[in-house]
Parts: sequence; structure tokens; C-alpha cells
Amino acid sequence: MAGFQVIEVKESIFAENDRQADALRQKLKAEKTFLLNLMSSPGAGKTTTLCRTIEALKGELRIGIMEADIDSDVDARTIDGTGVRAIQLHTGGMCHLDADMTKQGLEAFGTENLDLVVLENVGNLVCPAEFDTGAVKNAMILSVPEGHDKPLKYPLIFTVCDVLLINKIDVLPYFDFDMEKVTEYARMRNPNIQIIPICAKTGEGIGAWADWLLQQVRDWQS
Ligand SMILES: Nc1nc2c(ncn2[C@@H]2O[C@H](COP(=O)(O)OP(=O)(O)O)[C@@H](O)[C@H]2O)c(=O)[nH]1
Ligand SMILES: [Mg+2]
Repeated sequence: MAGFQVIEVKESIFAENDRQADALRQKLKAEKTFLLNLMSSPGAGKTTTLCRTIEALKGELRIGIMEADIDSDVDARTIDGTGVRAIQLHTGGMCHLDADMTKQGLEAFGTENLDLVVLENVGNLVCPAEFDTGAVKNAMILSVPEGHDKPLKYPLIFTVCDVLLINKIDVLPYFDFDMEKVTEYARMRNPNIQIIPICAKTGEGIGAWADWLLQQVRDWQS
């Protein structure tokens, strides 16, 4: 027998994170605040989609946006221009947010009077998917230029997301992106995933997305 001990550090990090995430969800439930974790590659259209979502829902819901980035405030400035409250979180080089970082952000933000908080996670298809942030639902955006094979290459993020927005459908004529194939591959990972094609640039499909999100918030609050 080896004379040293092996400790599964990664497992214990995830177990502790899962406990914190569950505690955060319970607190949000008591406050009737819905937290959405929005993930994608950099440039897939998270901030643009959020601006459209705010336009569609700001008459119905009190919305706040938490922007997470390694080190910039570009997105918080953009959201600030929409008139809803925004906060910028800097991860200091980390490629994802965990439940404790999300909790710190929510506490600084003050969420008691908000119906919907969206966390724009750090742009990345790998690390953010590994950590439960405490969100009620996970959403992801895959944009047409990235290609329809991504559910095959980055399975975890498609497994943990409740809804997949296929953005930039305006550029479909220029790419050999196959909507049937992406649907098939995403459902192989997650048979229950909702798939909504959108164009954040023109607003096409945003109505269907906003309806889905509003229903989730109402279900959480009832
Ligand atoms: N053609 C097209 N461009 C888009 C669309 N949505 C976003 N973009 C552009 O994609 C780039 C990245 O968008 P952004 O929202 O910043 O992505 P993020 O990094 O995921 O937050 C910007 O130049 C947007 O104008 C879309 O539906 N169609
Ligand atoms: Mg952004």
C-alpha cells in the first residue's frame, strides 16, 4: 500500500459548490426572484440578446443584469443604456462563475425587488457548464457561424441547459449550418432541451424566447 493519501480535490470542490448553489436557489425562491444563467462562446450574442429580451419584458418584469467578465465593463455599459439595473462582476482571470461568486454578486446587487436576474456568464463553452451557479434555469446561445457540430464537441453545456437559442439566423444563407442536425445532436445530449432560433440583430424569434422566459419566471413565483 502506498504511504501517502490521495484526496479527490475536484470532487470536493463540486460537492461544496452544489451545496452553496442549492442554498442560493432556496433564498431566491423565498424572495420570488428568478435567476437565469446565460452561457455561450464569446461573441455568440449574449449581450445583444439580453438587450432584446429587456425590450420585450421590461414592461412585465423588474429585471436586473449581472455581467461577468474577466476584466472589463463593456457589457455593463451596454446594458446600462437599456435603463435596467446592471452590475459588473470581475472574475480576475477565472473562466467561469461558481455559486459563491454568484451569491457575492447578487448580494452586492440587492435582488429583493427584482423578478428576473440574468447572469451573463464568462464567454466559454467548457468551464461555465461545470459549475452550478444557483440559477433556476440555464440557457445557452449557439450562433450560426460556430457550426452545427458543437453539441458533439462540447456535450456538457448542452446537457445542463434547459434552453438553446440558435442566434444569428440572418446569416444562415452564408454558412452550411444544418438546423435539423443541430437539433438532433443537441437532443442526443439532452432530450428535453428547448430549441429556439433567433436573430438578436433583427428581433426575429425574440417573442418566442421572451414568452418561454416569462412563463418560467411566473412558474417560479407561483
Ligand atoms: N448578424 C448578426 N450579428 C449579431 C447577432 N447577434 C449579435 N450579433 C453581433 O455579434 C457580435 C457579438 O455580439 P455580443 O452580443 O457582444 O456577444 P457576446 O460576446 O456573446 O455578449 C456583435 O458584433 C453583435 O452585433 C445576430 O443575430 N446577427
Ligand atoms: Mg457580452
